[in-house]
Amino acid sequence: NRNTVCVIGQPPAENSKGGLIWRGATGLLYSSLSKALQLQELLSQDLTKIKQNPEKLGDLLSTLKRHLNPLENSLVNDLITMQKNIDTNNNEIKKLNKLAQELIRKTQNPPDCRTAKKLHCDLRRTCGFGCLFHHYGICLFVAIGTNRVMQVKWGNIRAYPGIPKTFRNISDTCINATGFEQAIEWKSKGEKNSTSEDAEIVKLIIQKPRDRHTPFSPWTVPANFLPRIEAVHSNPMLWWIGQVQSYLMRPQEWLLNDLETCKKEIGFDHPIVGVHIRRTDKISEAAYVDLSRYMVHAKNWFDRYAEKNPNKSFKKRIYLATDEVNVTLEANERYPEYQFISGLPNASFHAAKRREEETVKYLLHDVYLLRDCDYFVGTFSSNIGQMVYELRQALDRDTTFEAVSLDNTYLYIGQSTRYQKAIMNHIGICQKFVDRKECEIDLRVGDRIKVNPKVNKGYMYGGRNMRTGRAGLYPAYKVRDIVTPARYP
Ligand SMILES: Nc1nc2c(ncn2[C@@H]2O[C@H](COP(=O)(O)OP(=O)(O)O)[C@@H](O)[C@H]2O)c(=O)[nH]1
Ligand SMILES: [Mg+2]
Repeated sequence: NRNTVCVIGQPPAENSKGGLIWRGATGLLYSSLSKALQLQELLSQDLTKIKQNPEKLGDLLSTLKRHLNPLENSLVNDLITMQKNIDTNNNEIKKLNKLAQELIRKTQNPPDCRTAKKLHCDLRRTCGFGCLFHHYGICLFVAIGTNRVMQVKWGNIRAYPGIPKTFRNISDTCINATGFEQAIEWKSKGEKNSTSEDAEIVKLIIQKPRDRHTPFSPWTVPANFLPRIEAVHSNPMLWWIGQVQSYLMRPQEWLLNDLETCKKEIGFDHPIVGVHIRRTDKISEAAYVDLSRYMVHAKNWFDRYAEKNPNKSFKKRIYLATDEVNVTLEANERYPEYQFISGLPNASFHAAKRREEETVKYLLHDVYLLRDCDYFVGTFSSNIGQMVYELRQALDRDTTFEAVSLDNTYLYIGQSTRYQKAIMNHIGICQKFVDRKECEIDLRVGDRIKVNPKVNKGYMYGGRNMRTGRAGLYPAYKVRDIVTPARYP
């Protein structure tokens, strides 16, 4: 509620009917600045009160929370509107997505297959579906970068027999994968015994994704696209990953129809928040995240939606995807004010049967329906969560901030190491808590920091300062990602 919060800074003007007028981007800018100041004021005043009345800690914290969330939501709304204004002028992202898909399609569709240069993707490990498709993605980045048709024998992936029926061929003009046996191993220019660019058939062997960092590893951006995409997108690296992954996972016609039918049957409609909760075998790889933590973000999103659409009545719909059936039961019981919908009835049942043909279909229902939600809440420790985030890039807008991960920061298997650069100085402190010690690191403008994706507090990242050698936390707003342009065709 805009009128009742104390206004610091410039208040928006009132029109003759007493309502608020927003003067385009400038008005929004002032209003956001003022909200940021309000947030700061709220925090400092309440913290002072807590200091003076330690016995009222509980009450004061709940007051703080009551004011903080709506104010924050309102600020986020302004920023999203501003961001949209930047791009709606000329649909630049949509145009760039189209150009990117054309570039990829061209590299993968040589006019003469017999003489075309080819890259066989030789994956020598098995893992879950998302994990597999990220490994194949590594090959596609290189194939596009070296202008070679990527070839892969989908039928050989025994763990997921449904794959060949599900996706479109990578190439329409060069389908037969031949010469697997004679293919020499591809080594990039920088490596020892690098492969000649003229070699007709090469293979990229992937045992562990971290074996190899190529000039075309994920997290690079085509140099030709960089100036344009940088101007309209907050994460060009994610954008390019999204383009490549979306190409690799283009559903066949029947699956597209199937998805539409499924949407109708289950009542998939907007507004809708997508939630992905990974349990079962993941428990050994990532920390447990309680349902309530996902729901905080879903609630905030719907609060923002309500603020933007004050006269609209709507259902709070959540598309819930999980590999654990009990999560759905728990959600319905604990959050009756939300309407939870899921893929076809036994999708999570199928999640347990990973070796059956239908499994890929049900999993893709989840992946593509999560992609199409207005907001995504998940965990980036999961390949499936990462994949949804990537595929959302095909939605023709900057979806970077339309998602939240409750554990790791975003990472692509085998991506080149993520570095950030300090844009402000920082003096780190250490704090002792009951069970642990948490240390911040010092930053000097220009320092390079190697990001540790497993440390993510939202407002703080974790990593190692390459100048000092020290590892620890540092404020997210004091750094920028370093972009690596690469010479794609
Ligand atoms: N149907 C369905 N299956 C899932 C879901 N999440 C995980 N799975 C199953 O769990 C597997 C996990 O694959 P993997 O690539 O190893 O992802 P990760 O373990 O989450 O990093 C998938 O291939 C599915 O079989 C989901 O939301 N829906
Ligand atoms: Mg897995």
